[in-house]
Amino acid sequence: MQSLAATGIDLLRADDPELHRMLTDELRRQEESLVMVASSSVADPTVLACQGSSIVNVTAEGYPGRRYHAGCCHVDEVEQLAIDRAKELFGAFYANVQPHSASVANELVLTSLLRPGDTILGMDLHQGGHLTHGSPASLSGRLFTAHGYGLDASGLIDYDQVLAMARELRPKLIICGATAYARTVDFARFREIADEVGALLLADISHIAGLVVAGLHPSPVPHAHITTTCTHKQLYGPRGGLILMGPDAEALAPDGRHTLAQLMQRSVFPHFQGAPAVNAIAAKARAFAWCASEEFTEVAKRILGNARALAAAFDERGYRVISGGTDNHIVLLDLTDRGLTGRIAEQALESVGIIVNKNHIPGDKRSSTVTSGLRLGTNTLAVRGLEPADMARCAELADRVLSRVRPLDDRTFLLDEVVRQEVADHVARFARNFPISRYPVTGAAPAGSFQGA
Ligand code: DSN
Repeated sequence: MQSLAATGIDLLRADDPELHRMLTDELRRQEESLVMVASSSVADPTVLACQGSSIVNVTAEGYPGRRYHAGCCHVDEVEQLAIDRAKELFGAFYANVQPHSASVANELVLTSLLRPGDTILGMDLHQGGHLTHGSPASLSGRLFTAHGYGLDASGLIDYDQVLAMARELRPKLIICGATAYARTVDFARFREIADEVGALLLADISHIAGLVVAGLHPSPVPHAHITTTCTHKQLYGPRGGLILMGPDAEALAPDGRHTLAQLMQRSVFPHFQGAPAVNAIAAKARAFAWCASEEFTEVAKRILGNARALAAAFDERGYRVISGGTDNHIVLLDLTDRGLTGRIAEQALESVGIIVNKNHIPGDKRSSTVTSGLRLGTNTLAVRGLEPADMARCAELADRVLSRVRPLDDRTFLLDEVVRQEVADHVARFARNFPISRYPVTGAAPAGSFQGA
């Protein structure tokens, strides 16, 4: 297995130097950047090894023990291992590890539970929700009659509004979970609301799955009928999706003929997907094992501690932190009173190697390509070993740029080249102190350290 991967890299360098150079440059870019995109992550080398293994050659439509192709004996073992580890990790009764992404998982949950035109209620995209929670820009908002709930004046989910909308609209499905919300989600409360109006509850924990696993955020699995997550953000696994269910796995599905678990099995395959990405399933199994380790719990504590320290550091520098702080990995900044758009701030910071993303803030009037806010996250910094004490330096470097940017309009700006270069050099030197792997990419794993597949 090792020689195949090593040979592949050698051959790539020789046969396709252009592509090899691009991939090498990308690794260097990551090593020399402070990546604070909230959905970003760093896949462990053992995850990369699974992704690059020869299991990718196997076509395996179906499920373990029930395949439509021969040659699946090892794939079956790997998929069953991934299922068992996912169930153990989340305390779930059911797990499906085949979805290619959380977006796909959400769309297939919606299309299997609902009929076109049915009413759904999810968090509004502009208030922090996700495209697949009912945005008109996605299938979820086109196929279904979607309504969006939002935040109250203090920037917290307005549960009274959720209840009032649910009572009035009688949705078939309520979706909770967010992509730009820094506070704890009360899954039990959502379930109470869903039960009152006879709706099913879908919880999408793509952004907070690692904190859930580490016990640093309440789990939706006992409450939601169905829980979805991606595996590449806080689980540090491959790009992919996961469907989980708690006790409702055995509940009767809306079709009146199947349990929810049976419906999900059919929905993933054959209704929505064909042959699964078996290399990704192997990598998911690897990631789930690591997420069960004490080492991961320490990383999760740093995710949270770093985010709180980062929010405090920006607050001290006069930035408005939406909702006043954070309970997870996300820090949302309102740039309105600094005279900057999210787009300008994102680009100025990228020019020095600080990678964030522009984001709508509650009540934002600007388009999604401009926005008035920034979303920062600490998944990548935490797994690279940065501590809460390092967050003041991260905020200081960002502020040195943002306080010198001169906007010309909503999209263009001037930044003094001497300042830019000085901060860029500082960021690269600082970032290189924190390898993007748990041990240096070019070196061997230290004796006694965690070793994977
Ligand atoms: N949902 C998008 C985000 O939060 O950035 C991509 O995963």
